[in-house]
Order: sequence, then C-alpha cells, then structure tokens
Amino acid sequence: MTTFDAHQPAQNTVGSATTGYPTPAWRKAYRDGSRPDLRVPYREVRLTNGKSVPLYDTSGPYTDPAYEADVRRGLPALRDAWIRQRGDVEEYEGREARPEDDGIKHTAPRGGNLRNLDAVFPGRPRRPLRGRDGASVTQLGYARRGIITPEMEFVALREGLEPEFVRDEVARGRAVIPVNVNHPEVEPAIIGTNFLVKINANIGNSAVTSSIEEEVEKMTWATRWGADTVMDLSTGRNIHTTREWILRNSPVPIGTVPLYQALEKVDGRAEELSWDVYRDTIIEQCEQGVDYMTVHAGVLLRYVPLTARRKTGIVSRGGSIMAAWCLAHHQENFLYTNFEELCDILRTYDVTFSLGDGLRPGSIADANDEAQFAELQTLGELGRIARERDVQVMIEGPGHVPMHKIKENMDLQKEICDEAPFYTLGPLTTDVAPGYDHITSGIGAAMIAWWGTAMLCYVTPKEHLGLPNRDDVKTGVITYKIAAHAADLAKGHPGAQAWDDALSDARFEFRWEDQFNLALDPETARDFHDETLPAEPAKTAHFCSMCGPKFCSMKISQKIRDEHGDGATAVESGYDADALAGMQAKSEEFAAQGNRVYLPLAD
Ligand code: IRN
Ligand code: FE2
Repeated sequence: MTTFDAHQPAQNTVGSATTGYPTPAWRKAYRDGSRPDLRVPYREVRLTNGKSVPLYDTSGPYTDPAYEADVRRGLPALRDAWIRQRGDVEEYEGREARPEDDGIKHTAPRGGNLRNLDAVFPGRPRRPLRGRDGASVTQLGYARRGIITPEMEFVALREGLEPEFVRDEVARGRAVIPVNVNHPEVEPAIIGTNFLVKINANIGNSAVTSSIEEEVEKMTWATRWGADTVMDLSTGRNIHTTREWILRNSPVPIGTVPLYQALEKVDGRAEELSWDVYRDTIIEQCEQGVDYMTVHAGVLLRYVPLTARRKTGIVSRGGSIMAAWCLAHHQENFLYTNFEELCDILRTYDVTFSLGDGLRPGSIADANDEAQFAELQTLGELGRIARERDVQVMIEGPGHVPMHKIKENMDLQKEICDEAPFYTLGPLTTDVAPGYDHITSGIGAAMIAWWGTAMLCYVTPKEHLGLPNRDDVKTGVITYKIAAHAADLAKGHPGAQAWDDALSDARFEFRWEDQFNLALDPETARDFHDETLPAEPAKTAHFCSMCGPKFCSMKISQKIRDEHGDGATAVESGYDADALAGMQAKSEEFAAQGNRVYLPLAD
C-alpha cells in the first residue's frame, strides 16, 4: 500500500520520459522571436534531395539532442521571465497541502503535510504565483488591453500567422491560449477555429493498473506523436503527486477535471460534495499549474429529468456526479450557483475553462436531444459570464452523433456560444464497433473539425472496453492527427497542404526514405514496406511490391510525362514495346484468375 514514506527521495524511482524522435531524419529546430528567450520549436524533416519540410511539433525539449532530460528536475521554466516581467503577479505561501490531496486519509505523513511534496518532487521549490491583489493575469485580459504578450508572439510564430491576428482572436474569445502562471514549462499553443486544429490525449491512472512513472511516460509518449494538450484524468491514490510530476515535465498545456479529485476527497460519495471541497480542490490545482479545467456547470437540476427516457442516460462521469448531487439535495448545481466566484479564482492564475458537456449523448439514439441542447444553452450563458470577467473559455461537445446530425452541433454551438472554441469528444458516428472506436470517432472528428471545431479529444481503440496502453495512446493520437490535418486541408489553413505535397512528390519520385520520414508515423510506414520488400536497395527502387518493377503505374506515367509531355498516354507515346507486352501479359494474368482484385488466401 502506498504511504508517504514510499515517496522519500532515496527510494524514488518515479518517472521516465521518452526522448528522441522516431527517425533520425527529424531534427529539432527553432525560429527566433523578438527576444532571446523566445525561440519557437519546430520539427525539420530532412529529405534526401537536400530539401527540408518544417512541421509543427509538440514534443518539447525531449527531442532536442542538446537537452539532457531529467524528470526529477523537470523542464526548464521557459515562461518564467515572461510572467514575472509583466509585474502583475505575486508569490505567496499557497494552500497547505494535505494528505487527502493524494487520497490518503489515515496515514499521518512525515512533516505533517504535502510540503513534503518537495521531497516527492525534488525539482523546484514551489511558492505559487497569482495575480497581485486579484489582478486579471489572463491572455484574454492582455489581448483586450491591446497587449501582444510573448505567449501570443510564440503561437503566432508557431502557426505562421501575425501576432496582431492572434491578439485579436483571443480578445474576441474566438481562441484561447491555456497557460497557467504556475506552469512556466509550457510551450504556448492556441486553440481556435482560425488556427490549426488541435488534439488532446487523455491519460490517467486507475487504482489497479497504472503508476506515476507510467503516467509521466504516457504524457511524453503522447506529445512525441503530436498531442497538443494532455488531460490528466487520474482518480484514486496519488492524484496530487502524479499531477505534480506530469506538470513539471509537460511541454504542452495540461487539463484536468477537478471534480474527480474532489469526489475522492469525500470518499466517492457524490452527495457529500460541497462548494467548499470543490473550491479547495480548484485552488490546489491552480497553484500546481493546471492550464485548463473541465467544469460541469451546465448540468442543471431541471435538465436531469430530460435524460430519463434516453437510451443511455448520462454517460459523462462529471455529469453523472453533478446530477447525483443535484438530485440528492434537490438544489441547483453548486458549480452553476458559484460560477462567478469560480471565474474570479481562475482569473488570478489564468486557468482556462473547458465547460463540460455533462449531458452529452452516449449513443446514436440520444444524439441532439433536448437534454444535450438545453445544456448547450447554459454553457453559452456561462461562457459570456466568464469572458466578461476576463477568463478564457472553451465549450465541450459530444459524444455519439451520426454523420447527418453532426453539422447541427457545430452550427448551434457557434451561435449559442459566440464562436468560443468548441472542443469535442469525437463524435463517434456509430455504436457498433467497440475495439475500433478510434475510427468510428475519427470520422466524426474530421467532419466536425472541418466545420470549425478547434480541438478534438482523442478516443483510443480501448474506448468502452478498458484503459489504453502505450500502443493505444499512439494509435489514438495518430488517428486524431489524421482527422485534424484532414480538416486543416479542407479549411484551407495556410501552409497545411505543403506537407501533403512534399509527401506526394516523394511518393511519385520513389524517394522511399522521404515518404517514410514525412509520414505521421514513420515507424509503421517503414515496417509495412519492409514486410514485403525488406532489402535495403528496395528503398531506392522505383517500384513497390504491389505491381512489381516493370508495371508500376507511377513509374510508367512518370516516364511518359518525361518523354512526351503532360497528358500523353502509353499508347500515344509509342511506349516501349517491352512495357506494353508486359502490361498485356499482366492483363491476361488478371483475366485468367477471374478478374478478381482480391485473391483467396492460399490454403
Ligand atoms: C471533451 C469533450 N467532451 C468531453 N470531453 C472530455 O471528456 C473532457 O475534456 C474530459 O477529458 C473527458 C471527461 O469527461 P466526463 O465524462 O467527466 O464528462
Ligand atoms: Fe461512449
């Protein structure tokens, strides 16, 4: 059983990170900003023809060979000077940490409280920062005052856009930059419909299957493959400590659902939750550096009965907790009734709201029903209150929605929520494929992102079935990167297509190495190729294993084009007799086996 003694440094083996890129052709590079401490990382894919392709990169310092990773020290505090130079924050004593923060009630910890955390996480003495005298220190507040912060300049360079455009989008509430003043390690990213579509990967332990080091490892693993943000959904023991390790080592914004930890503090009994316990948990997490928080404040008492005749009721964990509380007390949701105070707390740390969709549909049958859209109305109202108070806001969305009902979600959200960034969970477009829900949801994610969703919460193949392992995390991230990039292309995001063009050129010119290295997942591309053509020369050969050397359509059309100009055909060109004979033979071979594209398996 875990006790505090288990966390004394001598025995502490917590934490490991995935370092280095999956291929040596990827190199970490930086774009210089207007000041020496503003360097924006990107990934340079070096090609065999001497050219290179710059790609957005979320992997943090871990992929910089000049950086020596040490998870016990944490990442460099990139934003520390930016935050302090604004002159509007103060260090303060902070909330007394308590054993129950880590779900440990009855063990008296050495040293009396989690100041002990300095032993648990050796990296940095922690006196938290907050806005001086309750000052608004949010990116929204600065944007409204016409200030372009280093964070805004950073995301502008990262996305290839003008800093003034970034400031304006943030000021209107159409984009958010989730950056807590207590998470100086974060490389700022922007979430908004006019920027690259972002993806979130969820990690989090459960009492039985996962440890702190596994969670830190999952975080670095997910960002290495392209997760733009990570949500720590830990429950059970060591929540506080796990989160500390993740935050101090995370180059991407970290989100949480504070309600989960609040519930642990009352031993899992929803009816015993209170505003006081919740408020205390929020402050604890604000001081640690959580960048955005899911808050299920739209689950109103009067909406709960609307779910009674649903096929799958309330599927949101946070939503069901709040519904249970509302029914037990027959009172209005305390997150709703205390929302303004909540805003005032989040504003002094610059924590971004992710207003939770506690009544999202959990089945195709329940999509777009009254309960779902009633809650959306309330989320719109709360979003306005938050922005009036300078707090950045995203709105969470579904869920399970068939394709023909997806667009209505986006249209309504835009209208009701004043274009605040939409952050959706898929949606899953059918219920019939457990084991493949990264795909059922990847379809919906691509569609809703095309129509304007700013961030997609990934779904792994283990959805509905179990906890994702390392491979599932990678599969979920890659699937969602595909959905996000497909949407970037469809939306015509400037520069999105250059990546596709580079890969297509490599494919057409048989630069196999370049084709692998430009892939979202070079390892899998290379492995699949090598399964049938493992030899080294095959990687420069002008054919793949599908058609063989002579009859490759890409090779033939390239040759025709070279010799006879664009638009010429093999016959017009008097194309080499050998090839024509070969093609004739191939055609006969194809007819002989019944003109079937797929052959039955031998045996
Ligand atoms: C995203 C959009 N809608 C829901 N999500 C995510 O679902 C949310 O951000 C969090 O990561 C996860 C937990 O949701 P519930 O089940 O507590 O609502
Ligand atoms: Fe589901």
